[in-house]
Amino acid sequence: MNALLNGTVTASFGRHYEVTAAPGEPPLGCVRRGKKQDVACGDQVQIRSTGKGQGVIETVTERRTLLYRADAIRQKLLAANVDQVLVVVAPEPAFSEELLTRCLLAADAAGIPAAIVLNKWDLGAPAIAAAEQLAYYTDMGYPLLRLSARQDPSLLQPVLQGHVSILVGQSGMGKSTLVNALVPHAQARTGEISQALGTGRHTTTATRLYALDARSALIDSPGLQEFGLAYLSPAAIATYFREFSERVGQCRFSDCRHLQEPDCALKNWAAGNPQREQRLRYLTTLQQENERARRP
Ligand SMILES: Nc1nc2c(ncn2[C@@H]2O[C@H](COP(=O)(O)OP(=O)(O)OP(=O)(O)O)[C@@H](O)[C@H]2O)c(=O)[nH]1
Ligand SMILES: [Mg+2]
Ligand SMILES: [Zn+2]
Repeated sequence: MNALLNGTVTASFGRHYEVTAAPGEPPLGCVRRGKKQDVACGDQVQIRSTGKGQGVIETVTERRTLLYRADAIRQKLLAANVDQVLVVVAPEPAFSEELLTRCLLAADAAGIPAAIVLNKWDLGAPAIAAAEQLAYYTDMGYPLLRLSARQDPSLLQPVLQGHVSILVGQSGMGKSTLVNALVPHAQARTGEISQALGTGRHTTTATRLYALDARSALIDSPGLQEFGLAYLSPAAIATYFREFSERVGQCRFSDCRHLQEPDCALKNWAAGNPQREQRLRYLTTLQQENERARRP
């Protein structure tokens, strides 16, 4: 048997992975022993070589953090050992505030600090409107960075220093464009229509880790359409809505579901404020979704 090699998972797509043993070395194409789906980009793994440029992932080292989503049926790992989540939004195409909410909840639940990156700042008025909408989130303590990946992404450079960061968000927000602007030689495919190749729009299909320096890396991920949080109990969900968490215990009924109950502290606080009411709808939607997911 070949000896075990240590490496980092630098790309994951479906059941296929790339594992890099040392920075700068060409990655090995790997599969997981036994077809288990428990490997994520960013994982430290031990692999056994199975031929030129190929290997099998034998063991996964215990992770510091894990960012993942899950519906009633299965879970999908986004990235391991990440210590910063950057949720990328843009004014065009319009971003979903519900998806943003879910990404921030997943980061909070994983114990990973999160920030919001408002990209395409060069678009002017719609970008300013998006920033106004996002003030609600900065009020709760989420940092907001406004920038244009096309014109000048340098605002992000100091934020990335010394961290393993992941860019998450909907398709078309500019995650890969940011990677290309920040990582020399990255060449991540972006949504630019490629006439020369005749292939139409490119969208990211793999989660890929790019080393920035010895202590910093940036992970690009495919655009999200949904973000299930089935692993959170209904009570836990409420605690991760930062503006509601301290008010949950103040409802008249200790098992208040914040729907039609009288003297609901959350509903009373949200009343008349469209953004608060919207966030409360996300909260109750998630609670109902997870109750359904937990039913046998
Ligand atoms: N105006 C403007 N357009 C941008 C900016 N950044 C990215 N875009 C454009 O937005 C489109 C989508 O960019 P991508 O980087 O492919 O988006 P993505 O988030 O990686 O999308 P997925 O890989 O599908 O998740 C492309 O046409 C980019 O050129 C920006 O700062 N300003
Ligand atoms: Mg992309
Ligand atoms: Zn209530």
